[in-house]
Amino acid sequence: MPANQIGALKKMATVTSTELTSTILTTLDSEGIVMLPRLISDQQLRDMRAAFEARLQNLRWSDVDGYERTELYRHMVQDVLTLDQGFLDIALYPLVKEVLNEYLGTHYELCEAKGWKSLPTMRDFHGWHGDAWYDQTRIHDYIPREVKLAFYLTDVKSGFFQYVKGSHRRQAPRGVRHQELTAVPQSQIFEARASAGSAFLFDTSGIHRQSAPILEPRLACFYNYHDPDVPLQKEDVDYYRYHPLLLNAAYLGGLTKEDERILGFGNKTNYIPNFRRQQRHPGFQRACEFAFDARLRYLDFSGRVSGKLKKIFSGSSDSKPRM
Ligand SMILES: O=C(O)CCC(=O)C(=O)O
Ligand SMILES: [Fe+2]
Repeated sequence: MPANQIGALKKMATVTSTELTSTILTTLDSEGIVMLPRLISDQQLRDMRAAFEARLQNLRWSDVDGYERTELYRHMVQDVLTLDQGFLDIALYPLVKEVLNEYLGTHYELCEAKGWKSLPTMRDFHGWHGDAWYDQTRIHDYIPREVKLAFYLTDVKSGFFQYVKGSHRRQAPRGVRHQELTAVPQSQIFEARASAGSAFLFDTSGIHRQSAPILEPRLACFYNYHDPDVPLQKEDVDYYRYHPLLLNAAYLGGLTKEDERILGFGNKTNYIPNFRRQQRHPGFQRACEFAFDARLRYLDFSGRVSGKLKKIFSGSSDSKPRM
């Protein structure tokens, strides 16, 4: 974490909550990114990490939940709000809400809450970008605001998040080529090298990436807050990316009306009934289903045969003379 932000966080320990909110807001406004003070206890962090790692044990398959895989270097964990109370608590942390209320206005919702394990690689597989999310064919004259809350579940020394300070709200979000940034001095690049449990907020229109190389697996989650009434870009509608949040009833005690609004209770704006995602590997999936069906048939058949054999053997033991 940059030294100036560590200093600011230390000072925060002694200021009131209003001062803290306004310091964070000022930095978010001017730099587009800001570290937050610690939001959760060590025990909560352990619980969150254990729940997250449980999802990383295997690919989602049949009745076994797990991670999703659509690319080489990341194992995606969807809908983290269902995993542990801590994931919901940070989404609705009072300081986070206060900052977002000022930065986004009071019509925003949490529109996505997911995380992933980034796998070690030397490749810069993601690249510099601003997050494209809204329909740029319909919105040209302003940049709708979107903020992400990032949360590290592991210590991050490599493959950390990088952000070009002050690059937010300048251009409609898009991919950015390396050559476009050659004039940017190193001092203008924020690097989130930070320990497990660290959190930061960033305006997603600013230029950012996960840095390369990634030398050890990184577990992190990213929460996406924006106005749900802003029309979404076509590819995200087709993918049903910003589906209404999936929640776990066990964690929803004590919500305020504002919390319910942020979680999108009762809002069907981006809900798509009977959604079916386009298959990316239909032939491969059919082959897997065929092989699995064959396995179930084999298990069913061998189960029936062994049941019959057991009956025969237990029948023959009945005929043994009783002692
Ligand atoms: O994985 C990272 O550090 C970058 C994530 C990112 O670009 C995003 O969440 O918008
Ligand atoms: Fe991004």
